[in-house]
Amino acid sequence: MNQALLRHPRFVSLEGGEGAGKTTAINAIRDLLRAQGHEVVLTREPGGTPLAERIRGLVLTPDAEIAGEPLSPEAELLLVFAARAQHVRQVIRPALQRGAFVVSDRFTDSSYAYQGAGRGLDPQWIADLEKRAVGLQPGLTLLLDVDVAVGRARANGRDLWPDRIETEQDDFFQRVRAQFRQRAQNDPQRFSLIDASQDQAGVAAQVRGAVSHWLEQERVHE
Ligand code: T5A
Repeated sequence: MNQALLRHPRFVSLEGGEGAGKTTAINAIRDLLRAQGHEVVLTREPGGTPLAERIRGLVLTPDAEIAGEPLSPEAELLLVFAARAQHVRQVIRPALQRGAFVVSDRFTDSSYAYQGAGRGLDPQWIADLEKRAVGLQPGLTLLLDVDVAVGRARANGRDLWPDRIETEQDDFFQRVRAQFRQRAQNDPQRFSLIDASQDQAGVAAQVRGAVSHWLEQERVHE
């Protein structure tokens, strides 16, 4: 594959820690873009294709339920990139090529945050994988930023068993949050920082404002 990273103007990603409220945000973006007559493909990572969803199961199912052996950080990184390579080829590129907007719940920034900062893997390795196996970046990334304790309390408030990553300790999620914030600071042209401590209506309003501003600025609606 060509090793250049293409930043696509109709590709939007949402990022943030656990319980940041990405579901509300993604629905607000979908409604806004559809109201303007655009085709919108909503998708998520890890996952987004049948095969990638199976890989998601390997990444998120607690170790004891799969093979009874811990998944190594290196294997975790390669699995999320295997899922992403499949997702890009099968879903994201074809949708962008036919003129649709693609809105993804998480993308490669999550790998820098969780596998890079969280697990301590070399970010250069992640950058190489991003260039070789993905080749694509969102034109707009909304970072839903919220205090780790608040986000975890929200996620734990749901009546669901924690997945393999949700069982990590607070210091892991503090490193994840710090990495997301650092990436947003380093790339203000792509990132929009959303205060996700507000209630759902407040978060949705910020998201609509950020997407409208971006559409206007980039004139991607024409
Ligand atoms: N991962 C992913 C990696 O490690 N590497 C990678 O490369 C990639 C792509 C994905 C996991 O995989 C990891 C990161 C993740 O750990 P997931 O289940 O999709 O697994 O995890 P999350 O994306 O974190 O999903 P969550 O559901 O935990 O978070 P959301 O989607 O941000 O939160 P949401 O919208 O479901 O809301 C959670 C709860 O909070 C309430 C909601 O009603 C819901 O109950 N809520 C609010 N409450 C009050 N105020 C608000 N503003 C609220 N917003 C939501």
